[in-house]
Amino acid sequence: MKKLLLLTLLGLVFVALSFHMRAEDGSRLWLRADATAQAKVTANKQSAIVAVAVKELQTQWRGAPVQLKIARAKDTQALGKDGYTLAGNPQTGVTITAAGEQGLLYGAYHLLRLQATGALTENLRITEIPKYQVRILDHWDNLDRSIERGYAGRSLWEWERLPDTISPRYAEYARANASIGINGSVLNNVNANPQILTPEYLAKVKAIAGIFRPYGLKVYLSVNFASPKTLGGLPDADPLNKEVIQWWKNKVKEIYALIPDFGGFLVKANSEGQSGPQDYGRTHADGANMLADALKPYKGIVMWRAFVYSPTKEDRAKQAYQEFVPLDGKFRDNVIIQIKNGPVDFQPREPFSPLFGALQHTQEMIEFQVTQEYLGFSNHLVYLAPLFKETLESDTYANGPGSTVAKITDGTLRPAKVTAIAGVANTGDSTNWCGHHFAQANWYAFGRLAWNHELTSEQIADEWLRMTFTADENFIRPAKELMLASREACVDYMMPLGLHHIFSFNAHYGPQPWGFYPGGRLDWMPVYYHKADTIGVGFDRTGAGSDAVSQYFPPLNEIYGDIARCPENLLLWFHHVAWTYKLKSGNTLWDELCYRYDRGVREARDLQKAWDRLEHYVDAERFADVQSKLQIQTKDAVWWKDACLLYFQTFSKLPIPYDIERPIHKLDDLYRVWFTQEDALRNNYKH
Ligand code: GCW
Repeated sequence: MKKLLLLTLLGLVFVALSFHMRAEDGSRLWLRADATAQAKVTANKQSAIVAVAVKELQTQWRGAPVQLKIARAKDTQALGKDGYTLAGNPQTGVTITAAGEQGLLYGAYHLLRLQATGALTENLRITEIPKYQVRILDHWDNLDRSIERGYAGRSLWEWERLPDTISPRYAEYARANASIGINGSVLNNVNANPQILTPEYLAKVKAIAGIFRPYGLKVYLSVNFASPKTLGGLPDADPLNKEVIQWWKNKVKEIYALIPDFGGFLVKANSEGQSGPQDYGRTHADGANMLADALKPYKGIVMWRAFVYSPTKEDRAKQAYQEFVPLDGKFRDNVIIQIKNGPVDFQPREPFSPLFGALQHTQEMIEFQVTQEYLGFSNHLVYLAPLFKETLESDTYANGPGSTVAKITDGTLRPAKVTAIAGVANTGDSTNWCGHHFAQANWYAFGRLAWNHELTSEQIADEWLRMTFTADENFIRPAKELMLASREACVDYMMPLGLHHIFSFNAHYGPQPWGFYPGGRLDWMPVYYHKADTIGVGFDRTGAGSDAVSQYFPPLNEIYGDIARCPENLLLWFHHVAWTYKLKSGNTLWDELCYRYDRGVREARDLQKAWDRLEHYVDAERFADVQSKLQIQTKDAVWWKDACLLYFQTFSKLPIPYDIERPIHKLDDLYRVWFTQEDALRNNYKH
């Protein structure tokens, strides 16, 4: 009998433990607080959004009663639609005041975050106003549920089952976004399938919008510019054609009849094979304005992408500027130009795009890539807040010193009707949402910076770690250091000193600096970007070269254009530098390149070591997941170093300094490495 009791007890313990383990599969993201509280919460207004705020607090808040208060506009004007104040004392009572119900929701999540991170103080007096009005995730999700540049499984949107079957993950996704202030979601890929605008798909979109609504999350769609032709059967999609204009007006009316709070359109036009107004001899402004006019009566916006380039003789990095600057001032006030952070394409490091600030009379927004297309997919741990902040804090000098990208885009220096910021999502249907547990931090960081770009990378990492893992300081300190070091590590082992786009063709995973693909587009080949020869390496973008430097405001044009003053971390972006050129360290370029790659490998190993030391503080499942990914990352770092150094050595003809680790690969073997995105994600490749 006793034995039976013991066995039962053991069994119970086992079940409890395994339940605990299962629960730590990453599916709860940073929202891991127990929902067993019974807080007293009152609100002076009832609505679906307020109900979410009330429920979140009721079930998680462990302090004194909370009052949610929508105040008169006159008292709360400065707070805008989404701002709020938190006041009171967690022991005696807290009041969250806002002008709008969304503000109450964000205030509720703020209070819960303070609780979860152990940051509650006796005297709460907080005012929060988001820096950008539109804080949006762009999903590159296709209707067949594949995701372009997605590394976390298939799309969350189960198009085939919608609108009848609603996955519980829609609400979980919306809740996660609301908790960090994200208020918009573009559901489909910018390489847009026109089908999304059929009544059949719009009914599905409506169902998703209905789930998102109580979380203050608006739905937007990417549209294919040729839709009136391909879907509507019109002879063309010319934005000045009356029939085309009418087609869009009707379509927009149809959408708003279904989704009254629909956000608007995102458009990739005349870029990488997508159709656009230029097909009809019209400009980007003609195209964007036509859509903007259709959306205007409903307060919808057009996010028109500046990611345009074609395989001409012109430097790819210059093309967006050249196309858009002549159109400055010609866009409607509900159009905002969506510009990637850098002039080429989401590289581990780029200078900021010279378009920021150059459009003086046109609204501009930044587009970041949260999904790690060029940063090791969901295999590598790379915390992106430092990358995001580097661009946001870059001074464009457009309105004199201090004209940071953040201040240009957030309305501080240029009053704007619409301010916005976008991140290309890294979510998918994998259990932990992002493929890598630490990739969740990039979703989190994007949201937090979209709310307040003045937060530091460290603060954000701190919050995220406490909520996602544990508040134990012995864990927090090293884990934070690890996160903060990871981006620079990645730059070092992939592309130090301003090198860029030397990835394997198409998959964009792993090194292929030798990449030259006969018959392919020159501007998709690594050799186009590094231009290595017997003299040196790097892209000459000075006046003697492509003159991309002239697109920057003074004094940046001079600084970037001067090999002696150009920041070394962008040196090979702007200059073709001799192998024997002396850098600030006293090393020649060649030696410095070797040392940087070597440092990258050592940094990757340090990430691994730091994580292994944390085993004690992390549940077994997530610990092992991250550990095995760090093993891949370290192996890949060595591969990057060997591939790049051995290949560039065929030009420099110089020895690899003896004080660094020797290559363990042979270049001929590396030339033969070829694999797909799927292979990379399955760790099914040899190098
Ligand atoms: O970087 C490139 C990607 C494409 C992407 C494109 C874009 C959605 O390789 O996959 O297409 O950028 O941003 O439009």
